[in-house]
Parts: sequence; structure tokens; C-alpha cells
Amino acid sequence: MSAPAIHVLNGPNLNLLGQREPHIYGATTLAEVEHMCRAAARGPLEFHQTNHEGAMIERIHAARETAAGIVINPAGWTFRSVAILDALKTFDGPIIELHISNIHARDPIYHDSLISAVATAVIAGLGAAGYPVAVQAMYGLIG
Ligand code: CA2
Repeated sequence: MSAPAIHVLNGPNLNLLGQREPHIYGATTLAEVEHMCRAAARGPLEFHQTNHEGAMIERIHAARETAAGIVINPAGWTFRSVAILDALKTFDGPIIELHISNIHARDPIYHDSLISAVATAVIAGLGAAGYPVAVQAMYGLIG
């Protein structure tokens, strides 16, 4: 049987990773993060970023067809988007919610994730290194 596919999905502004606020998000670019994820993958891996909520919802719908597991950094949608939450509810496999920063150590507006309710696991505060950790951990969740 072929290795299961993992989809790594990134929300708004993460295209600027490594270019702004390095004291919070580090100096690693999103292209480097993608490389780290591919190095950790044992099978097919899709990696996407979008600044558009509808496009993210369509990515999640596409994952329903082809992904065994989703790693998602919903970025600013984490705290506000019932639509992203509803889309993730339609996915049957494991979901890892990932944040580069430790959202719980930040301003209160970053504390209450809507997404955690449907996440199998949450990773926060490991910096960009959290991404390959999430990819590796996903294989354990997929079984
Ligand atoms: O720590 C994370 O990964 C976050 O998901 C990042 C979001 C923030 O709203 C979450 O609370 C935590 C913000 C992403 C903004 O992306 C930037 C990337 C580089 C420079 C500036 C912003």
C-alpha cells in the first residue's frame, strides 16, 4: 500500500514568515518550512498557504478526498473562523493544529482557539521546528 498523504495548510500572513517580527516567529521562511516538512515526510506531502478564507476551506475540502491527516496553522483564523472550524469538522482523519509561537503566553486575544475543539493534537511554541515534529507525529496518529 502507498504511504498516506499529509496536507500541511497555512493561513493568512504566513507567507511573510522570516521577513517580519522574527522575535515572535523566527527567521525561517515559509519556503524553508516547506523543505523541513518534506524532509520529515515518508510519503506524499502537500504544502499550501493562502490569505483567503474561502481558498482555505476549499483546501480542507480537497483534503477530504486525498489526505490521511491535516497539519494546519490557521494563523489569525484560529480565533475567529467558525467557517474553518466547520470545514475541519467534515474531515475524518487526524488534525494537528500548529502554532509557531506559544499562543498561551501572548496577549489574551491569542488565547482562545476555536480550532482546538476539533484538533486531535495541538503544537505551539516550538518555532518553525514544530512543523517537522507535527509531520512525524502525524504518522503515529494515522497508524
Ligand atoms: O504562532 C503562530 O503560528 C500563529 O498561528 C501565527 C498567527 C497568529 O495570529 C497566531 O496567533 C499564532 C499570525 C501569523 C502572522 O504571520 C506573520 C508571519 C511573519 C511575520 C508577521 C506575521
